[in-house]
Amino acid sequence: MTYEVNFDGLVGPTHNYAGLSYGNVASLSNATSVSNPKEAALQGLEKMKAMHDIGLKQGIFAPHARPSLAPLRRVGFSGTDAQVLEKAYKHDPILLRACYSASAMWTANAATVSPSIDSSDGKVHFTSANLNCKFHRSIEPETTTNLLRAMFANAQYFAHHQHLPEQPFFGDEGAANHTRLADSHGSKGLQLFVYGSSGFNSDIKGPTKYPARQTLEASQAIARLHQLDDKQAIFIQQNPNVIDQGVFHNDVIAVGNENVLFCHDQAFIDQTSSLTKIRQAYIGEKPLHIVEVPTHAVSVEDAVKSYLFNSQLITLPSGEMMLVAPEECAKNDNVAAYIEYMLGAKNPISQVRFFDLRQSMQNGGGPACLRLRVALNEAELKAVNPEVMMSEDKFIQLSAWVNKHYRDKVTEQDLADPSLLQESYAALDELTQLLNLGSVYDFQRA
Ligand code: SUG
Repeated sequence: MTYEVNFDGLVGPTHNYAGLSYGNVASLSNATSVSNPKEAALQGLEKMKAMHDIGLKQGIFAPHARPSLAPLRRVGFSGTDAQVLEKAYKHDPILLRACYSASAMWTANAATVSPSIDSSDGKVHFTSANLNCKFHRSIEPETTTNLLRAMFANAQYFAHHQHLPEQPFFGDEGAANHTRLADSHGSKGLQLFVYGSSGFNSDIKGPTKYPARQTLEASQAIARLHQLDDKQAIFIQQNPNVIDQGVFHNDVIAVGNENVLFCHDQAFIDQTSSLTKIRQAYIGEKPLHIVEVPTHAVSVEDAVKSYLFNSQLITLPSGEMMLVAPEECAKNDNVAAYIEYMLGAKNPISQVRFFDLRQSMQNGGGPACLRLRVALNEAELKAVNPEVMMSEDKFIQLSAWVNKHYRDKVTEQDLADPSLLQESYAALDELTQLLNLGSVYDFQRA
């Protein structure tokens, strides 16, 4: 038996709205709104618990230590921690906001993962994403690698790769631009890599307004590192026009699960030929279902607003598929009508469940952004650090931990307050015990 285990990012104590992600409509439009880290973390925990209660295997991905003082010190802010914060607040508040970001919560961007069935050495492969398009995200990969190693430590089963070179040629945003299509989680699959532009080939035309975050070269490098057979990797370009409308990752316009690809009809460049290539490359024996949502039913604007395609598409223990959607989908008339139609139509998706993830959504992170999928067989699952797996007890412990340590309000001014740093580090120090993570954080450099 092979399980798809979702490792959800636990929202960190400094969750705030800083307007850091040009090209991500929600991030920009909520810049400087007041955040509620406690609510954000509890909303995320509710989703994890609900998935666990449905009978799925659910994991927890710890947050990063923020504020990160190392980048501030590196660019000349000196003195005690409090002085560094005070000076940065005064002289470079945008940089300070970046160093406070809890963006590691969106673990779909943490790494790309290939299951052992697809890799020639029979191991599960992880490559942390370099996230080099945005400064606040580019400071994530080292801690992400430390965390992945603490969660998947057994070298007999798990192979970890360093993030790709930081050069823009290798822009890599992890599993947000990668999905796997297969008859089942346990069968050999086709890994679909979706890129926004090329680092080296100027004939490949990317978007003109907003940045393309994933390059073809990064996706190709990952397929090589993960030892995928040529027949098991396909590289498709995202439609640059939708990137320019706010689709900053492919998982904002498409999601796959087993033998289903759920996508908008403008998701890919030259959509008809892109879908034909995917159909031809599919290596399963079951039919591949492509559920393609027409623009006249759901516009790109509605897709971006509602995050319909940032739903998780999961296989329930019964074998049916469920769309795990943000509440915003139920509130958007066009999207709600389409979902109703789709559930009754001929395709494997038969259920929907909506979640309130507003705190994360306001920064452009829906249900699928919050989780990293790792397909594991029984032996591999046994080798995972058991403390990072969701259970009744873990849910109670983590909810109590959030209620003890988190604020219910963080404003821009709070970022100059050294007690937010102390609270955040104390919380994470305690979390390393709860999740048995060892010394993943170097608080001096954090
Ligand atoms: O990288 N938002 C994240 C959202 C990531 C969503 N992930 C996926 N689609 N898989 C980003 O743009 C906003 C932070 C701020 O503005 O405070 C931010 O980083």
